[in-house]
Amino acid sequence: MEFHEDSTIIFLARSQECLYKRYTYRPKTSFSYQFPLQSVRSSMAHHGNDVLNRTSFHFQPHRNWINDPNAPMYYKGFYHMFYQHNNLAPKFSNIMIWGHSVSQDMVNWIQLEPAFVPTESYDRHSCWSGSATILPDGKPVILYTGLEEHKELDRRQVTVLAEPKDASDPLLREWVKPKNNPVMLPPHDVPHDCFRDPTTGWQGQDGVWRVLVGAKEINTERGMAVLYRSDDFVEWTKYPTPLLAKEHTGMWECPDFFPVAITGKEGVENSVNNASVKHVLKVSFGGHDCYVIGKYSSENEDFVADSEFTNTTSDLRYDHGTFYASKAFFDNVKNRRINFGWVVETDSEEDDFEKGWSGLLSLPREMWLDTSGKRLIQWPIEEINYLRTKQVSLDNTHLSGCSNLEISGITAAQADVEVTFDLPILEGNPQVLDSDQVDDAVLFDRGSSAGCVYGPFGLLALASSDLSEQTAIFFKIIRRGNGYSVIMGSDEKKSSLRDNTKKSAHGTVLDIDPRHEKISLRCLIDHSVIESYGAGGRNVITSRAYPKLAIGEAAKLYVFNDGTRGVTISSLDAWSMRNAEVNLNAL
Ligand code: DQQ
Repeated sequence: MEFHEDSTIIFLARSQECLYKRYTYRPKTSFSYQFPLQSVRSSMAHHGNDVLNRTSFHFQPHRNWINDPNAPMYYKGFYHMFYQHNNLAPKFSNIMIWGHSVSQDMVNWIQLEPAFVPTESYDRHSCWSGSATILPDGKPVILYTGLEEHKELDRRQVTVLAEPKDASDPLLREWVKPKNNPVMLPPHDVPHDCFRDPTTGWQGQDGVWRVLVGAKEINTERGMAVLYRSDDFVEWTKYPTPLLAKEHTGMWECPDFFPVAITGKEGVENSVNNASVKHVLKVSFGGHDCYVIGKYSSENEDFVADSEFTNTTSDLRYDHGTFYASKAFFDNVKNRRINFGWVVETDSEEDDFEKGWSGLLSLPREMWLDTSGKRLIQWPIEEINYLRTKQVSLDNTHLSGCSNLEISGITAAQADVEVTFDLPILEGNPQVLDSDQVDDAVLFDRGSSAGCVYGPFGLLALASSDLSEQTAIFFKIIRRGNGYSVIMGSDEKKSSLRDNTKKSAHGTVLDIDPRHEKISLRCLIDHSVIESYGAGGRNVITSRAYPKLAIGEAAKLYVFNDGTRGVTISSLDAWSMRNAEVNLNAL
C-alpha cells in the first residue's frame, strides 16, 4: 500500500474522533477541567472509587491486561508502542499477544489491531517480549520470543523474526513472519524455558549485527546476556561467551544494551561506539530493572562494566518502586533516548476484574548519563508538560517541625508537582548512624526517625482530608560517618483503607550531599500511580495506591514535615494535569 496522508488521517479520524488533526498535536491553551471526562472514564465501572483508580495520562490499553512494553520505535511520523497484552481478560494468560498503539507525542495514543498473535507452531503458545531494529535502509524489523508447540520441550522459547507487510504504511498495521523462522533456538547450556527477550540490534565496527538474548545457565542461578551475531539479520550464530553473566541473579529478562554520551543529554543511536560514549546494560531480575555502565568493544567482543550486579539494594536500579521489564529506544526526531517500564497492579485480581483492566506503562522517560558518569538521569519527556494546566506556586515558605501544609487549588488526584527543600546549615549532630549497618526496612521506613537530623519531610499525595489515607514521598537526612546521607522513600502503608491491596515501603539512598545541594522532588500523581523523581531524576520511585476516600476531587495534596526541625520550601509549583487521550478507541 502506498502511504497517503489522507487515508491515514481518515483511519485516525475514525479511530479517535479526529484527535490528530493533520498530524499536528497542539497542546490546548485554555482547558477547563472536567471530572470525570470522556469515554473510558464514563464507561468504566464506578465502584465508589472514581472509576476504580483508572489513570488519566499513563499508557494503558483500552481494557484488559498489559505487561512489558515491546519494541518502541519512531517510524514515518509515528511513535509505535507494542506491548504484552491479553486482550480477553485483565490477567496474564497462556496466550499472550502483542498489542499495538501509535502516537505523535508519546502522550496521546491510538490503539491499533494487535501486531502479533500465535499463528505458527513456533509461537503457538504465545508471542512474548522482543525489540525493534531499524535497518540501514530504514525498514524496521522485530525479533520477539515465540513459545513453541514442541513434543518434548513444553513451550520452548525461540526467537522469531518479523517484518512489516507493507513498509510504506506508517502505522505498520500488518506484520509477516518469514519462512526461515525461528531464527534462534535455546543453546545447549540454557534451559528451553529460559531463553527470551531479544534486544534491539547494533552493528559493530565490522558491520556485523549483534543482539542479546536474556537467559540463565542450566542447573545454576547464573543469569546471562547471550550474544548472537549475524551478517544479514536473518541467520544468527551464538557467540561462544555471553556478553555478561553473573552468579546468583537468576534468569535475566528483557535485557537492553545501548550507548550513552559521556557528556550532555543527547541520546545516541544503537550502533554508535567511540571514545565519547559508554554503554549501559540493563537486565530485569529479582523484580527490578538493574543496570551497569561500562565500555564495550566490538573488536574484542567484550563489555567491561564499572560495577557488578549484586542482587541487593546496592545495584543501580532504574526505579526503586514498582517498575519492571523496561525497554528503551533512540528517538531520532529529537535525538534522545527514551525508556518505558511496566507498572504492575498491586491490588487484587478480583479488583482487576472489577476494573476491567490491569497494568500500565510508566511515563516515557528521557535518559542520559549523569556528569559523574556513575548513574543515569531520568526525566519525563517534555511533551508531558503539555498536559499541565492550572498552576499554584509557593516560594520561600518555612515548614516547622511536625506540621502539614495543604496545597489547594489543583486537582490533586491528577497532578504534577515540583518542590525544592532547603535545610538550614547542617551542623554536627550527636546521633551518628552508620546506615550501612542498618536494615533497609528501618532505613527506608517513614515511621522510623532513627538517626534523623531532618525529616521525614516531603509530600503527602492522594491524601484524604482526615489523612487516614495518604502516600508519603519523603526524605530523611541521617548522619553517616563525617557526612550525611539522604534517604528517599515512598511509603504506601497508609495509601488505602482497603485491606486487599499490597502496601510497600520503597526506598533508596539519594545520591546527593545535602550540604551542597538543595533537595528536589518531582511527583507525577495519576489516581493510582505516583512517579517520584528525586534530585532531578537521579533516583526514581514508582508507587501504586488505591485510595477509597482520596479519589477525584476529594483527593488532597500536602507538604509535610514529621521531623522536629523546621525545613524551608524554597519553591513549589503544582499543576493540574489534563487527561491524555490514551487508547480510548475500543477495537
Ligand atoms: N514478560 C514476558 C517475557 C519476559 C517477561 C512475557 C518479563 O518475555 O521475560 O509476557 O516481564
